[in-house]
Amino acid sequence: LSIGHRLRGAAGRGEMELFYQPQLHAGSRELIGFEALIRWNDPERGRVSPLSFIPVAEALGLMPELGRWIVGEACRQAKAWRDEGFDAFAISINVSMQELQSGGLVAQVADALDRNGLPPSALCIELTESSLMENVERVRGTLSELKALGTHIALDDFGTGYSSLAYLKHFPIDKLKIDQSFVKGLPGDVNDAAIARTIVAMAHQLEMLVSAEGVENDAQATFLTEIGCDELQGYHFGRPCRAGHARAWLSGTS
Ligand code: G
Ligand code: G
Ligand code: MN
Ligand code: NA
Repeated sequence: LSIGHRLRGAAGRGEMELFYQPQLHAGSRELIGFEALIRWNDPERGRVSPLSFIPVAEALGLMPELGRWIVGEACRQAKAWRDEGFDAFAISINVSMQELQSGGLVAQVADALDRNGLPPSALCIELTESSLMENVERVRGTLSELKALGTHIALDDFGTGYSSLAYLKHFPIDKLKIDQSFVKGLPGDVNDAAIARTIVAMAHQLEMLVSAEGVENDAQATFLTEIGCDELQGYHFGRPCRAGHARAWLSGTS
């Protein structure tokens, strides 16, 4: 069967799984949340990366259904952890350009929060910088509705697009995530260092938080903390892992 055929209904058959990567407060190094990253356990091919199946799901129109599963599963997990007494964390979920444009996202999010009795602030929606550029009015409308609902909004892969300061302030964004490509060369690469400093300064001017992704060593973490980056995420702290393993992070036993 083609990937498209196998993808249809895969979530319903229990083949989809959310992995969780820890997000830390830079100053205290305390856990503040997780980014949910989807994995497909395809019976034929084994674990498949979202990079290869999300575009297929989009092309086949399967994304509304898969998106609903992602939001629902992230909220179900957040609720389960909160019921165990852990409530000082947020879960970030990635949404693609198509999901932002589709019109169904806000209702999906509102419904999942409601069904699980979760405060909207327990959820952060991550969108890429490039998806802000497409169909600007529509995206702005969707983000305003999410903001009104009370979820946080983060701009992922920041620095790889070309949004200007003037442009960004028109969107209700809470957090910029410095793209990993600028973290790689830190602290030695003078260009990466200048870019990281500039993003931190710009975000703070706009009263947004800054997170850095792809932090792989202590020198990067230290530099980013020194220049005022608010949050850190990367293999240095933890790889995306199964929910069971993520729970050990919450209880401080990891
Ligand atoms: O974990 P990584 O290989 O995990 O993810 C690869 C890419 O897939 C990243 O760009 C990430 O944002 C995207 N991605 C991961 N999970 C999801 C998801 O649940 N929904 C969407 N739309 N993209 C995702
Ligand atoms: O596009 P987005 O930022 O959502 O995707 C994050 C991607 O980066 C995922 O594929 C995730 O598995 C990966 N990732 C997370 N931390 C690190 C890291 O420290 N190093 C590298 N190389 N990749 C990372
Ligand atoms: Mn992301
Ligand atoms: Na990113």
